[in-house]
Amino acid sequence: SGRRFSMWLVNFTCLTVVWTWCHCLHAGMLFPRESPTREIKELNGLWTFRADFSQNRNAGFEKAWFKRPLSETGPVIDMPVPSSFNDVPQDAQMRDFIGWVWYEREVWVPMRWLQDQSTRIVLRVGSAHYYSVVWVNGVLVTEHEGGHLPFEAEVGAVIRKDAGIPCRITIAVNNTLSLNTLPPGTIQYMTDHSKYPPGYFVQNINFDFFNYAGIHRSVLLYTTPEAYIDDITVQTTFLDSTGIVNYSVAVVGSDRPTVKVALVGKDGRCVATANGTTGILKVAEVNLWWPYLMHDNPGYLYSMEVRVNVSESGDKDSYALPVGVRTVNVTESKFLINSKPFYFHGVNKHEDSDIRGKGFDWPLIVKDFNLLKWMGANSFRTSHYPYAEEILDVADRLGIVVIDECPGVGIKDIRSFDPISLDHHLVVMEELVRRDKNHPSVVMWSVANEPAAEMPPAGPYFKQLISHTKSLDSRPVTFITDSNYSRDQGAPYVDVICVNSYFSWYHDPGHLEVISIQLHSQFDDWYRKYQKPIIQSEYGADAVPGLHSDPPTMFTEEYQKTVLQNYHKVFDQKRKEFVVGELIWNFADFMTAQGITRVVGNKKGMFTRQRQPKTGAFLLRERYWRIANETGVLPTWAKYPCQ
Ligand code: GCB
Repeated sequence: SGRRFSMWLVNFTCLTVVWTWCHCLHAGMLFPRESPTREIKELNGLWTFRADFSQNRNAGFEKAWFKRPLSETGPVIDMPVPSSFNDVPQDAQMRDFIGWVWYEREVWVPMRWLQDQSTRIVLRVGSAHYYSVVWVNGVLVTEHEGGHLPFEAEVGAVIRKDAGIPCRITIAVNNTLSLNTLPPGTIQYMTDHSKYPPGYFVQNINFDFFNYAGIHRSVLLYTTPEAYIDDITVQTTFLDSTGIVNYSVAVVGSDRPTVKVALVGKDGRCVATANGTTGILKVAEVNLWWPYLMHDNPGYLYSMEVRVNVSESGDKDSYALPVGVRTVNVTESKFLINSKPFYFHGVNKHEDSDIRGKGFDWPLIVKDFNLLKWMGANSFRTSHYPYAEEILDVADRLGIVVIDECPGVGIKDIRSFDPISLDHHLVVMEELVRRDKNHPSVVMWSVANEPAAEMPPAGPYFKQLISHTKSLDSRPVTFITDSNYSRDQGAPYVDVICVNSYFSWYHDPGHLEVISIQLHSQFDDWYRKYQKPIIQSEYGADAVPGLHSDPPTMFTEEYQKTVLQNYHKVFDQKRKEFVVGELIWNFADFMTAQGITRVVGNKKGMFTRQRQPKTGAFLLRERYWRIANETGVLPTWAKYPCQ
């Protein structure tokens, strides 16, 4: 396997071998929640860390760093988990490091867990970017390709072999991107030795955010009984005032489990019960799940309590899943939630902040939701990768609507449409749907952002990708396009047309006066061709905070504001027809690769990276609250802030 890993950096075709070996998507990926039968031990904090600076980046595998404490293999440093590693060390080489980095942590596993042989012990990584290999006490337990999505391994047997000593968890993470990864990238070796030292290489990418890497989300151990609830799927609808929850429960470890399901309201009262691995819960006088600013009581969640009894072994397992009852439908010109037209007035985001990069961070997450509420935003897109599950949980509770995007960003090279890429893309959508299918906030899947959709192979690629996603779940599916409406090969397969455009920025820079005509043409062209609802999924302009001008010139706050105003005039006409949403690019400034078009990152945020509002934030706030007010469903508790 040493060869396989060294080849990672040189030749990427070997990846297929790894996938077929490690993917087993029939298993569920329930978010770990404590219950009377399940315990959780978080492994966040300081881990031991070492980057492999060897020429082929393969010393760690050649010398089997996983076999002994990392500190015995060479110099190590402290690294917080969760966090990107890039900005933490005071070291330029680490910020742009490409290759394998090694994390290690020792942990005492509770004696009880070990003694009770029937306790399943699972090691779970919330996400690590990009490719991960995991050992426990030197034994390989799993590998996973792709950042932004969780993976786990059952580790009880391995730990029990060495009970009595702390167990050593080693995770090697490689951030190298290839033509077949998502997102794709290429490694370019610079061979002109008059310009570059021997062996010099760079990572090229086609996406506009910093390729932060490391262990980005929580690592934890959790337990279940031997016979356990492996997965739960709910699909909801309603008929008049009766809510209907179709559920199915997958139990592993027993052929004839007794499954009992109860739906409990916020007041603690049980509103429906059912028995069996599949069934229907009917809720009289249902409280539907409504979006923020569309109802007095948005984000209503029931708790679906699943109990499993296994008579053979006496095992019991229980898990409580938050459930929102709502429907999503798309017509020729409307996006309907609970049969009512829904207009997305929201944002595109990033997981991005100072020092921690893409590392999970509660203060940032809660602050961002508070800013969204302040702005009157009712929705966001997880541009350009799946966000932490905890974020979707909060969105569920607040009624913030989510377009859930996979990491299919920067698919620009024709070779990234080959079967190896497509296979991986299908698996990523399976992983994403498996993880997020039960979130009421998620109303649509986005399979890609701005791919080269005019290339001939894009047609069959998106046809298969979208139909596969539809076979997994009933939600509408889209991808975000910046292609010409008449040449886009993927658009025939989407449910909603999502278009990005940057008139008077990337096109006709400085010419604010062309926005109106170009945006009208954009909408009319797309609608004439497809008769599908349209979302303006990105628009905006960079503004360096504190730069001002009159008349507005590029990079000032006034220019950004005027771009928005000119777009808004057209949105206000078209939302009476078939435009069903507007998502600003971007909620906040964020880090990118260094380049001559980026001033310490992308400055199209309404907020700075530190979450200070620019002029545009106040403009959007006024607008979003006005739109909510106009649709006549502004809740009684909401005070319209911009009279
Ligand atoms: C886009 C991309 C987004 C970029 C943005 C920009 O179209 O989807 O990732 O950051 O434009 O500012 O260039």
